[in-house]
Amino acid sequence: MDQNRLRIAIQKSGRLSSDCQKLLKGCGVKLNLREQRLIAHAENMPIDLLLVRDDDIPGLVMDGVVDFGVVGENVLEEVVMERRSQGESADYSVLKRLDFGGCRLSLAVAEEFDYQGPQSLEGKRIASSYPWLVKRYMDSKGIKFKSVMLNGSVEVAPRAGLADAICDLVSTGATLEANGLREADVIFRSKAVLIQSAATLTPEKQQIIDRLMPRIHGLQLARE
Ligand code: PRT
Ligand code: ZN
Repeated sequence: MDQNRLRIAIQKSGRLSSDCQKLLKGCGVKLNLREQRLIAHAENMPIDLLLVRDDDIPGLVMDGVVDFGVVGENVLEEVVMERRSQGESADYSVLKRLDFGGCRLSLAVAEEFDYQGPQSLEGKRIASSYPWLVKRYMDSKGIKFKSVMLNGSVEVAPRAGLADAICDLVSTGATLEANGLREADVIFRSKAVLIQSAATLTPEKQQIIDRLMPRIHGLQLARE
């Protein structure tokens, strides 16, 4: 890989990918996105895109493998807590909070569950893909619970008897409703963010990002 090309990690396919690609396109970056490629080269600027799972983006930035990344704050915060718990570095800076990928991480319970506040979950099993964010919230309330880690199908856990409650991302609420669940408390509000590695950029790379940032600010303003 050319050391003078700016490296940006974005989600390969998922809820953030089309907005990310639109953002880059809006900045004048001409992409050559062939299917199934890990790396896509911009045609008109010294920029390489790494197309990966969103979960890998914070680590790639924190390990300095890429210079920048676009990821949901939910994933970012979870990875920060996980890495710190393992004594790994978790340094980065947020260059811009973006206007897409908005969602909330919420506790949800079955319709018939008598929820009087998070204290109703004392000693209960909570299924989530975000164990660290759940733990931080429950610790802040002084409530003990049992963590059930699930990377998918979290919303079926109560019905399947795997958990008493869940903590999952919500945007419209349709998924919760379809599964007989009710949003009980919002524990984290998230949007996509553009983050930068803590490593110092070469002057060449700094020049590229200095050219891109005003365009990103302009695009976001135009949509507000
Ligand atoms: O394959 P990869 O690991 O890259 O993707 P992924 O499946 O882990 O993530 P993806 O593409 O689903 O989401 C990427 C990011 O989009 C998340 O980390 C959030 O920051 C953001 N985002 C915004 C959402 C949602 N809205 C969202 N609604 N991510 C997930 N959901 C899911 C939620 O988990 C639930 O299953 O959508 C369902 C709820 O939606 P509603 O509208 O029914 O409430
Ligand atoms: Zn993911």
